[in-house]
Amino acid sequence: MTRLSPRHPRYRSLRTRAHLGALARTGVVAPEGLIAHGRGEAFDYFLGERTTASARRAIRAAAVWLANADHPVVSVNGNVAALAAPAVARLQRARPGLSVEVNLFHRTPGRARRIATLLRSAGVLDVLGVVPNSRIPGLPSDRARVDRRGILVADVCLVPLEDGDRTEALRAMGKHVISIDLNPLSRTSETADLPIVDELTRALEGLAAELGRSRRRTVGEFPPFDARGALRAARRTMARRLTSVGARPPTAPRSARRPSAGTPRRSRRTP
Ligand code: PTJ
Repeated sequence: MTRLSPRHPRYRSLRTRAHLGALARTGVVAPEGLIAHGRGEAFDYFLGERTTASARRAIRAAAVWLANADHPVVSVNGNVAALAAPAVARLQRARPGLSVEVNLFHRTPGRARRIATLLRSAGVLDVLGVVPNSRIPGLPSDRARVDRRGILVADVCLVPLEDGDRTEALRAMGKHVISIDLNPLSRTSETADLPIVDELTRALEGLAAELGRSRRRTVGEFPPFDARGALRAARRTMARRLTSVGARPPTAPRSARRPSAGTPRRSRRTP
């Protein structure tokens, strides 16, 4: 396995990629999941690799919906388990009664079992969806296969790294759908009732922290959320960074880049 230096400026990203690569080799992550991760990384780069003020507002609103839900469920696929199994466990501890259900686009019984084992070893209790026993109507993919005690009867579904078809199908069943997706242009973000445009682990940590704060619960009350406004704000942040000269992170400490005495000064136009 490639040795990674912690001094590499993109060490965290390289480590995450290596981790996902390793879990792809064990079958937890689908090969397509690696492509999905690359797409997410690109959007996170545009976002500035931080939770924006608008995403923070979405996380706060989502915490209220989850707290007030009668039966909240978080849907977990291979990428989510690989990147965030401990964060899913923390979320479940912060919101007792939250069901955790394995739901896969590229489903095999072996993958579902491996993902459930990973979740349990991180501390998740009562993992649903390993042997699905019901279907979401009108959805042709394996993502339609759900658990009767979980997604089928949920009133609030948290769907990280989801696809647009299922988001639409869940909404058609009358569920309140909260998405986590770094792409504000994806059909999932466009379709969800409450899109969180943020990186998965940051968003889950933020949700657990919000839910951990004491709040009054009013079961069944879901205050309205301006989904269009949240997506507009995310797109604006990305557009601003893409057009701003100062957005590029420095590649070396300033002192290392300053020409020393006697070194001819380079033209500012030199790339
Ligand atoms: O494990 P399976 O079989 O269920 O398959 C899972 C994948 C991810 C392969 C499947 O759901 C898929 O193909 O997803 P998509 O349609 O590529 O969508 C994934 C979305 O998640 C994209 O819009 C990415 O930008 C986004 N994304 C990727 N990584 C992250 C992310 N969003 C938040 N945090 C991330 N870490």
